[in-house]
Amino acid sequence: MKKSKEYILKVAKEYFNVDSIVDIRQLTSGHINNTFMVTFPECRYILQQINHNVFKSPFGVMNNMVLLTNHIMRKCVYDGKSRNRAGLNLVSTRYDQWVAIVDNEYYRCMEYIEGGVCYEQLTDPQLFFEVGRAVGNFHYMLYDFHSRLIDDPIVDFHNTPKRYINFMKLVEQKRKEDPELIESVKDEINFIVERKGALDEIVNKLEDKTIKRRVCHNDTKLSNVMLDEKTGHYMCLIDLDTAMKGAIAYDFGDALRGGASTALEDEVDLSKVGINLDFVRKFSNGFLLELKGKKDTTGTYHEYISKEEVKTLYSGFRLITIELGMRFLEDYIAGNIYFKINDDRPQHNLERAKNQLALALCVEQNKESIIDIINEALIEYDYPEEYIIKD
Ligand code: GN1
Ligand code: MG
Repeated sequence: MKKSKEYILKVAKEYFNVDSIVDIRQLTSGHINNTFMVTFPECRYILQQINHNVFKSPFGVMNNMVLLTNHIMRKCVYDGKSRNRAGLNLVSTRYDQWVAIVDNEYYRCMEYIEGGVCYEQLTDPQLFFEVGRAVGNFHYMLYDFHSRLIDDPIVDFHNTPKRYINFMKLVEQKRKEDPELIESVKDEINFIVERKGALDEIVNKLEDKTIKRRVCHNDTKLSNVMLDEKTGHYMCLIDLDTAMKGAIAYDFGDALRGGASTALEDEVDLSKVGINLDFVRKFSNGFLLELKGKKDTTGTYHEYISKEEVKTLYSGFRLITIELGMRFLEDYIAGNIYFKINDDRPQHNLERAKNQLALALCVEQNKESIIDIINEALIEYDYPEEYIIKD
């Protein structure tokens, strides 16, 4: 929703002396929150409206963000690294609150990190290696974060089988109300139904504790990874709204879904949708480099990713892509109530859904190559023999 300048200024008053502002504008990125840039002669800030239809507890989201950011920054200091660019610096209101409420809407503010850049699409594979490092490093940093400290901001966010059940309920309801609509997307629905049996692979492993329920970012798309504009080195992951307990494979997969696709998420020409295997290699290398186990001074080996987690990485890529395709399709059928769409693209969510399902098919067709690439990275970084994926 486009906000007027006067309205944004009203929000900005909660934080700033607005007389010194030289520019204030709405940015277009993100499907969920509204984002604004506030410019002063010396620095810039990001103001964000938290979508409370999606995030029912904006205070909970902010509490998570503060805890996670503090943990990451403290660990940077411990490791003798600069914490300046390891995360977003939150800004509190004039009354020292993390959340400002204006006209029943919730806002937060952060410093704009000068010199940092987030891409929508990349051409340089070396930068995607850095993206892999950023995601791997996030998990390295949070490995010792006690996951019970944060509440899940959206329950069952990446519970793919539960999402499937809700999706099918909606399909059956709409089949009665608007059969033509359902008929028009039957190929996409069938594609998802055919994969029903495999959608629970990761949640089952979390449930039976084969893999760890660890704090994940849960939205590791390319535009949420900040790189240094000049050097290309990774800085941090941004947008911690959905950070909560989950499976590391979904973070691995979500990053590849967005960054290793040969097309943007909403490209309508599906012949352009494919997987850039060189990018998969670069990302896997960066990711597994950061998560490589370390020996301490007593010679004890500490792992940051388990062999069972490594075995789910390919499935994470496949499942998260199907899941998002299903979510976009669900929102299209429901009447675009969740994801923002462009004003001139009434079918935007359907276009996104088709794109993601086409990508999921490419992931399946490239299964062997993707697993080979992961194995090569494991060998390159001296992971123990039992990490190698055999099937
Ligand atoms: C949404 O907030 P944003 O636009 O980065 C969505 C993600 C999707 C993503 C797809 C809370 O992320 O789950 O993967 O769009 N976030 C939420 O681009 O649903
Ligand atoms: Mg987000």
